[in-house]
Amino acid sequence: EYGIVRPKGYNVTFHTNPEMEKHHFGQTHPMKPWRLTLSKSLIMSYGMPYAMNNYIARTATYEELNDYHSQDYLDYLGTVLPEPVPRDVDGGTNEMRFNLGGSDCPLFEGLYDYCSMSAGGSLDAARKVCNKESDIAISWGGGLHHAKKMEASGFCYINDIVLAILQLLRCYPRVLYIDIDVHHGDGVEEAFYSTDRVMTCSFHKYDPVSFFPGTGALDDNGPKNEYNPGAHHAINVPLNDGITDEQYGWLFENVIGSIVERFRPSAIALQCGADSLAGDRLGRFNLQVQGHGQCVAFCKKLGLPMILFGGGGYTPRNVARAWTWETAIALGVDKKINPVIPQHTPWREHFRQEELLPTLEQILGDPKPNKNPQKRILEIVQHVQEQLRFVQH
Ligand code: VJV
Ligand code: CA
Ligand code: ZN
Repeated sequence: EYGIVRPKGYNVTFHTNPEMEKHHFGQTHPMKPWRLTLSKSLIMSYGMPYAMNNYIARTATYEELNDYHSQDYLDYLGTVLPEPVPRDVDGGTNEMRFNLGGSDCPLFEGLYDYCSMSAGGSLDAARKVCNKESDIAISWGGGLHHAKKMEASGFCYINDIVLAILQLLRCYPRVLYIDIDVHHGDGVEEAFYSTDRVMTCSFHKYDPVSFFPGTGALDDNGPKNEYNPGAHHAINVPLNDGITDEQYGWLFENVIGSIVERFRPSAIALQCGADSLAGDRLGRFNLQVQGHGQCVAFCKKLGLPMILFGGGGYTPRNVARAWTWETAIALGVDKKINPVIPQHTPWREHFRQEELLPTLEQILGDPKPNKNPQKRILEIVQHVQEQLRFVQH
C-alpha cells in the first residue's frame, strides 16, 4: 500500500511498550512519555511496521536491573509512592540519598514499571543484536543516559543504555557508544570509565556553570593512570549554542570516522536524543531533522550491528519527526517516505497545518546565532586525534 517492502536479508527490530507511554512526570514537566505515542503513530502512518519486526518490550526483571544498579537503590525505587512522607534517616532521607522526588526526577505513579519497561525494551534490543536476529534494533523508549548506579539524575532513573551495552559485551569484544543528545552522556561515560572494551563519545552543549550536567569538557577523557585500561576511552565534543547541520555533520563524521578507524568497534550503541534539534524546549542547537538523521545514516553505513536509543526531546512533534525519519533511515526506506506526510492520520491534531509539510523541508525553530567558531571545531578534531593515539589498535 505504501510501497514500503522489507529489505531482503536485512533485519530491523522495533521494541516498544505502549504501557510506558501512559506515565506522567507531572503536568508541566518537560519529559512527556506520550511523545513515544506520537512517534509511533507517525511511523505507523508511513507503513513502516510492515518492513520491520515489531516487539512489545518486556519489563526488565529486578535481577536484570541489578546488573548495574545497586540493590539499595532498586529496593527504594520499587517501594516509593508519589509524595512519600519524608522519613528521617541518618545523613538525610532516602529521597536525598538517591536524588529522588525533586523537580527533575519526581516520584510518580507507576515509576518502577516505567523504568523497567524502558530498560526491558533496550535489553530486548541488545539480545536481538547479540543473537544476530537484528542488524539494527530500535528502542525509542530508552536512552536514559544520566542515571547512575545508585542515583537518579536529569529525568533518568535506570540507565537502560548501560544495561544494554553490558549485554552486547557478552558477544562483542568492543562497543562504541555515541550520544547526540544535547546533554552530556555522563552516566554511560562513568559506567565504562575503567574498561577499554567500551569507548564513549558524547556531543553536547557544554557550559560548566549553566547547562546540565556541567561535565564533558574536551580534555575529560577518562581517569588517567597506568592501572586504568579505560583511560583515553571517553571522548567528549563540547559545543556552544546554535551549531548547524553543516558544522555538526562535519564534526560527527570526522570524529566518529577517526574513532572507528582506531578503536575498531564490533557493535555500535547510538543514543539519538532529539533535544539537539532546533526549537527544542530545553535545547540550544540549530540542527534540522536532516542533520540529526545524517548521524544515524553515517553510522548505518559503517555496516556494524547497532542499537538506536531514544533519549531527550522536549518538543514532542519534532521528536516524532526525527525518530520517524531515523526509523526510515534504519530501514533504508528514507527515499520512499519523502516527500509527503500522509493526510489521514490520527496524530494530525498535534501538528499545525503549516507543519504538515514534507518532513525534510520543515525548518525547525527560529535560527539561533551560531556561537561555534570554525577554529574551535578544528581544535576539537585535533584533540580527538591526539587522544586516539593512546588507544591500542
Ligand atoms: O538543570 C538542571 C538542574 C536544576 C535543578 C532543578 N531545576 C528544575 C532545574 C535546574 C539544576 N536539570 C536539567 C536536567 C536536564 C535533563 C535532560 C535529560 C536528557 O535529555 O539528557 C535525557 C533524557 C533541567 N533542565 C531543564 C529542567 N531541568 C527543567 C525541569 C523541570 C521543569 C523545567 C525545566 C522540572 C519540572 C518542571 N519544569 C515543572
Ligand atoms: Ca550528548
Ligand atoms: Zn538531553
